[in-house]
Amino acid sequence: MLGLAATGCASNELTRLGMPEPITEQAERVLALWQGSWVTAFAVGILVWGLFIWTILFHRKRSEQLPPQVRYNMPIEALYTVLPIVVISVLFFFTARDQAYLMETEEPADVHVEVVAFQWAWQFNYMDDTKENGGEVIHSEVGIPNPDGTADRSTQPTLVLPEDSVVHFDLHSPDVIHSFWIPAFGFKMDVIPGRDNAFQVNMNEGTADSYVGRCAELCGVDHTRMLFNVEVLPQDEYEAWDAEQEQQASEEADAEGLVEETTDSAEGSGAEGTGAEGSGAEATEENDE
Ligand SMILES: [Cu+2]
Repeated sequence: MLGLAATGCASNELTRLGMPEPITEQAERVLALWQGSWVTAFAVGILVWGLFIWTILFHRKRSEQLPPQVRYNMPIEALYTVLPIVVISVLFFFTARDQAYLMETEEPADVHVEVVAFQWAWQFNYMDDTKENGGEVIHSEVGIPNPDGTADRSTQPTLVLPEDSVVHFDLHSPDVIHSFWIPAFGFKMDVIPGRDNAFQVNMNEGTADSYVGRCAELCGVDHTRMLFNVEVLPQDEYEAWDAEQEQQASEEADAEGLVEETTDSAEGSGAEGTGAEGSGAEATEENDE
């Protein structure tokens, strides 16, 4: 109690029992499961400690006479077989129910984000603009593996999400298993090469703020660098941000297109150069063989 008082916890921080404040409906469910499990654990603990204390205080050795010896007491044996089964079954029921709810991806989502986890950073592809763009990703946030390994938030990639909306995540990894974890979601999911993992969340209203994200699977020597920021914006601000990103990305694409065209025409005029390049490539292939 002194420890708890010393940390200066607010009352709802205390009842969350170490869980961060939930910002999605799913996180609220996880928190409820967490609290329910603790209530059960405390109830069982209090019962067991109570029996111990009661026995120690009221059934101490009183005389040299041996107390009645109890063996094969069926009601007691049945009780302590059945009771744990009941406790486990109740915990199992709520866990299975909540897992099914957390894995649901049926509801149409407002925002689709493809998360690519790689050694050792994150890429967030905003997939909603791809519909009008023949499947090409227009804007994405690509993290740069932080060279000195410091936890400098300004060098980390930022995932931007709107509050009060349904967000769908598709998780992909090109190398090893990572785990996509936003503590405020009360949830994490492995990102596995060759496997399409997905989940979605219902972002709560009034959650606009900055949060943190992590890789929660030891994925290699620089696993600790896989940090990211999460910026939750009010819906109108998100839309403005999204439009701005889209415009910026298409401007960049246009600029790149111009550059490509110029190089194409330059290469085209130097036909000999291209031929030489071709034979060079062939030579290298032969060497490799
Ligand atoms: Cu990782």
